[in-house]
This record gives sequence, structure tokens and C-alpha cells, in this order.
Amino acid sequence: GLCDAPNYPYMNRRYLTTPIYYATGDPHLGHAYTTVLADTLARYYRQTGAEVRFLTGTDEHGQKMQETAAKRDMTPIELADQMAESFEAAWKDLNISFDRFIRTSEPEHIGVVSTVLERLWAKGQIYDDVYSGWYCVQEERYWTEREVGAEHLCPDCKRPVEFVEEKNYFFRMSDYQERLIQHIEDHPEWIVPGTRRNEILGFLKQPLQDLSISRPKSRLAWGVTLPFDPDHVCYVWVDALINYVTASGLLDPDSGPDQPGFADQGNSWWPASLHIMGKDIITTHAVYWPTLLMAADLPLPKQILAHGWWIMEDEKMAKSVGNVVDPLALREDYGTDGVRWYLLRDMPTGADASYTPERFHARYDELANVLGNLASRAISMIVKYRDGIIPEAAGDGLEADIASTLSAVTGHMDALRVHDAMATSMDLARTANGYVDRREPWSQAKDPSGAEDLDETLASLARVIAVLTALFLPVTPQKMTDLAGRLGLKSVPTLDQARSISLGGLRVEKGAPLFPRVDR
Ligand code: ME8
Repeated sequence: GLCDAPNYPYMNRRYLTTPIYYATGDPHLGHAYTTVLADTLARYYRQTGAEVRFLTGTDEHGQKMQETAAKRDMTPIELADQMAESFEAAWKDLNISFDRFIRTSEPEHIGVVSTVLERLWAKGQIYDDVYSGWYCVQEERYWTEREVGAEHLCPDCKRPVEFVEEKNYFFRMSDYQERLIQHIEDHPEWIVPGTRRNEILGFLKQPLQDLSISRPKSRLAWGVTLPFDPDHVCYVWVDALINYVTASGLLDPDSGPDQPGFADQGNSWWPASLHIMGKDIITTHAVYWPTLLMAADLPLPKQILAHGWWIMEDEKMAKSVGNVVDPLALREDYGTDGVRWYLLRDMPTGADASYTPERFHARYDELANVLGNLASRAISMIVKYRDGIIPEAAGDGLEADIASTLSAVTGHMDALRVHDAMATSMDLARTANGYVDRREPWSQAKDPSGAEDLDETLASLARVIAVLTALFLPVTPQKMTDLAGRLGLKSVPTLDQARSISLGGLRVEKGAPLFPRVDR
């Protein structure tokens, strides 16, 4: 079937994507969440030895871009340049390890969009017709009479919609309804979490409409010109979704619909292993996108993860609402890794979460008081009692806890329950603090016959900290690299190495607090 590209080495090659964000405003905490989530998964997969391709970027065409640019007395490309730079800089500040930052204004992408459209056109998957109905500029989409109601408001953003009557090209999306339902039913993990899968299956109980894929240039000039009609541009969502294929290297932007690229899927990153996004754009990813791919005879992405929303005072955090939090400002107080930890620890992957400064602070305290404190007391004691050299002892005082944590965390990560992986990892640090309290190394140090016990305590602590650096690496990469260095390691061990690492004889080093106290 479509999902079973021959010999696709699923587990050892991972192609992960975030949405490409609208280049109409600066990144906020919601965008940062998706991107940090994707980055944490990317780092986790790399840690397990997979070859990873991690894509993010900006969505630069469409009416909203055209209007925002006009309001600011800029051309759309000037606005796009400025915003792409702002997103890319924000992601670098948040230590996002993307491999490719795609912009939909790139010639390569425009070429690939044309290629796909030509292909669909040649295959009779696109026809023209007159569309008359309601259009929301904010959401860049058409709505039916019933959906806009008597007030003529967009059901999503509640803004007034416009009545339009225009020639449109339509994609025969309705032809793929049964196949899509079958695909979702045959692959229970294709859309996660299950609530979103049920929502899509519910949506597919209604007859699927064909999809308008064009906008007349008279209304919207800023987009990819249709290869078969120079007076129309491609609908921004179709243009945007294709970015995932562009960046995979599957298609040659310079050749036509019959190019071998369509047949030879061996060398590219396509199909994506995982598309990550917020639940606001699940329909475009789980309905428009797979049906377009089916029509173009291309394999479907392996999995789609739709997470929840960051909420502020009962409302979705959004640029259009004006209640956004700047992740870069929070970084100044709590550091990059503090922001990353808060985002992943506080939002159950898939559900909504409420941003409050208090919760942020409490999560940071957990990092400082549990993980940071463990590291600082263990390293101080190794310095104080053993001249900074980790004792050569079995160090298996926490062996059972380590083994069960590693398997639980792996299970959570593989099931995309990242917050559970975080909570479980932090529990191991908590257990290790309990171990210190129970063993009382300060008493062992006073008792001359306690030398072996003390060696064992300190070796066990060094070992559990090495394991913690591996567990926390995906979410707090800078701090864990720093901590591994303080343990005398050249780098953070992989999870596999952490299972059997031996640290005896390494020299530890004290340093400034890993997670300094933040006064508020
Ligand atoms: O939709 N909580 O771009 P966009 C959680 N260009 N996540 C949030 C959020 C919030 N309050 N606000 C935004 C687009 N996000 C299209 C995508 S993809 C082919 C085209 C995150 O700039 C979340 O990932 O509006 C959401 O899906 C995305 O930003 C929307 O970003």
C-alpha cells in the first residue's frame, strides 16, 4: 500500500517536521512548544542511533501575507525575509537542531509545487468551476453558508467573512474519502492522540467536498502561479503542505510531471516519519495532505501528532488574540533549557495547558531543586571525600531504578508521551536524592569502617547522574553537556551506553549551580 514504500528503513531513518509558521508575526510560546517538542524527539532519535532529518521553516505566501505587508508599507518578500530571519534566530536561541529551514518563497519549493500541480492536472485530478461563497482572509479558507451562520462570521477566528464569486480550480478530494477512511482504520497509530483520530473519523462521516486549490491573481498576486493557468495562484495551504516533500529531496523542481522522481523514492527522505503540529491544523494535515498525496501517487507520511494549545486566561494563545508570551524573554531569566523543560514538562502531549508565570516558576524550581541539587551534592561529596575522583566500586545501588526508568522512558518517548518521559526521568533524580538521604554519606565518611560503603554510595550517585544526563539530553541539551563534563565525561552517553557506563577513576569538577536560583 501507499504507506509501505519498499525497504523504507523506518526505525533508522527519521524525517520529522514542524508546521511552517506564517511569516506574518514573530514566534511566540505556542510556536516554540511545537518546535521544542520536535527538537526533543529529533535529539532522542539521534541518541538511539537513527539518522535524522529535522525540518522547520516559514509559510510565506497567501492573502494574509499580502495584507500584512501592505499595512506595514513593505512588499511581501521584504516582510517574509524579515520574519524568516526572526524565526530562524529564535530557533537558534532555543537550541533547535533543525537540519533544514525551508521558505516557501524559495525557487526550489516553487518548482516542486509546480511539478506536483502539473502532475495532478495531467492525471485529471483537477478541474475548474465557479465558486461562490464565503471566504475568511484570516484563515485563508472558504466556508459554507451553514458554517458562517446568519452573522457571517468565520467559525474559527470569529471575524467577518467576505462573499466571493470567482473561477476556481478544484482538486477531486471527494474521490479519496473511502481510501482515507480505510487508511485511518487500518493504521490506528497514524493520527495521535486518539482523540484527534476520532475527530477526523467523525469529520469524514460527512461527505468530503472537493478542495479549491487556486485563488485568482486579481485578488491575490502573491503565490505560486498555476502551471496550467497564469491568471491564478495556488491556494496557500496546498503550497504550504508540499514543503514537506520539497525538503525531502524527492522531486526535481526543474522537471515535469513524468520525471523519474515520482517512481524512484529510494534516495529521498520521503515519506516523513512524523508530522508534528497543533490541533488547529489537523484537518489540513490528516485530510487535505494525504488525499493530495494519494492523487499524486506518493506515499503517505507515517504518522501525524497533533498536540494541544497553550491557553492564557481561558483563551488560546494567538497572535490574532494579542495574548502571546515571548519565549525569548523568558530565556533571559530561566535560560534556554529552563524554557524547553517547562514547555515539555507542563503540557501533557496532546492536551491543552495553561500558561502562568507561577507554573513556569514551579517547574523551573523542580529542575533546580531536584536535578540541579542532586548533581551539586553528589559532585561536592566526591570532591570532599575522595579528592574529586569517582571511586572504583560497583556503583549499582540504584540499578533497579535505573533499569525500570530507562525502559519506561523509552516506552513513553516511542509512544510520543514526552511529558511522561520527562516526569519519569525527574522521578529518577528524586529517587537518587532519597538514596543520598538514606545512605547518609556524611555518616559513612565519619566511620572508618564505612569506606567501602561510601565508595559504593558515591559510585552509585555518579552512575545515576550519568544516566540522567542521557535521559535529559533531548530536553536540556546544554545543561546536560555541561553536567557530563563535570562528571569527567567527554560527552553525554547514549541511552545504551548509559546502561553499562563505568565511571571509576574519572575526575569530577564542581561548578556554578547548573540551574541558578531565580528570584521573583
Ligand atoms: O498554521 N498553543 O501557521 P501558524 C500551541 N502556516 N501551539 C500553538 C499555539 C498555541 N497557542 N499557537 C500556535 C500555520 N501554535 C500554517 C502551517 S504547515 C504546512 C502550515 C503552533 O503560524 C502549533 O504548532 O499559524 C500550530 O499548529 C502552529 O503553531 C500554527 O502556526
